[in-house]
Amino acid sequence: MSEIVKPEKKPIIFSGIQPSGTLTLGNYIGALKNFSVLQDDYDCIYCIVDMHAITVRQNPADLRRRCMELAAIYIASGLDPKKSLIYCQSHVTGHAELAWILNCFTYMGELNRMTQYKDKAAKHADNINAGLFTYPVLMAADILLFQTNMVPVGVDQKQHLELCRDVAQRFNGVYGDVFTIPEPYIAKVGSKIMSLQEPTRKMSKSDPEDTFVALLDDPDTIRRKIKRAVTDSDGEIRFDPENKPGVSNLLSIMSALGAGSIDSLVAELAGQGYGTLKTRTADCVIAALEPLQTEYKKLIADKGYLQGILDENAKTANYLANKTLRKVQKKVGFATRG
Ligand code: AQP
Repeated sequence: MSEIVKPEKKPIIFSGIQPSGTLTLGNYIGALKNFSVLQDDYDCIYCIVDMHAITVRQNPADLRRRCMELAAIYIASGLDPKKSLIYCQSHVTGHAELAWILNCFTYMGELNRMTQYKDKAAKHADNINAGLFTYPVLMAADILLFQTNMVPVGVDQKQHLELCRDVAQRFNGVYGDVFTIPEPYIAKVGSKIMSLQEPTRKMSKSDPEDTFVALLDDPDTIRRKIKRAVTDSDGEIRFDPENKPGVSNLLSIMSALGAGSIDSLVAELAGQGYGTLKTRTADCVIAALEPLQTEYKKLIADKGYLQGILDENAKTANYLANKTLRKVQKKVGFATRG
């Protein structure tokens, strides 16, 4: 008699992007670009983290519109909604419910050390709310809810992921193996794309327009922004992030977009001016974004299709999330459900 072979369970990937502004080239290179590559070998869950976005004050109509746009961007970047679960965080109540429980397993001292909190508190001094402080706990809940094995993120999220692992290990230490301990997946090149105007700072979607390339910028705008990118005055094309952050950033962008290794780019461009470096970088960016932009335009015209995907996937995500949540609620001693 032939043995029944069960299909092997694939490891789980979870990641999310905030609909907190126009997505940047940094979001693309550090996160989005890697998402579709992973979807054949992993069970992938890609969330539109609108609950995280309200840690900074948002215009409600803009936030709602951006959630839909992000769904279109996810799919336009190559995610297949039949293979990857794409949904809005606020449609799955388990995120908030688990976050509350994990809040009770996270120390103030740990949250006080988070550099993103310090940066964002400085940026939004008029609204340093508790949500901004406990953001990493919600992020831990997002990840742990799905028994995630790996989290593809930019290097700026590494500290949050380490906290997530610590909290999960602490919880498991008390109640047994409830949570899978997730590993970060951080690309070697491009895990921190820097601002075009202040290349010692991360490129961020909530910064002024001229500091980033937006995923949906047209070719002329991309050329103009990159042409104006801050470099330095010594005129040498060399990779040296500490002393030449602007030039190194452009080299990283090109390399991450598949133009070759940093060393080969430096060799190729040796002796040329920054004008050539910027033209080459703009060419790479325009070529990399063109297919995504074309696909995006088609998708965003069909809101019914996008809404259908979000609704359908939220049902699956709720089902999966509740499996972990019920286990956790039982472990901590919440009242039995009839
Ligand atoms: N500059 C970057 N370089 C590489 N990766 C980046 N990421 C963000 N900026 C860069 C990665 O993109 C994913 C989604 O980020 P997010 O939307 O959750 O929030 P964020 O990290 O706070 O990104 P922003 O653009 O800076 O948003 P705002 O301005 O709203 O705070 C993450 O995997 C992140 O690592």
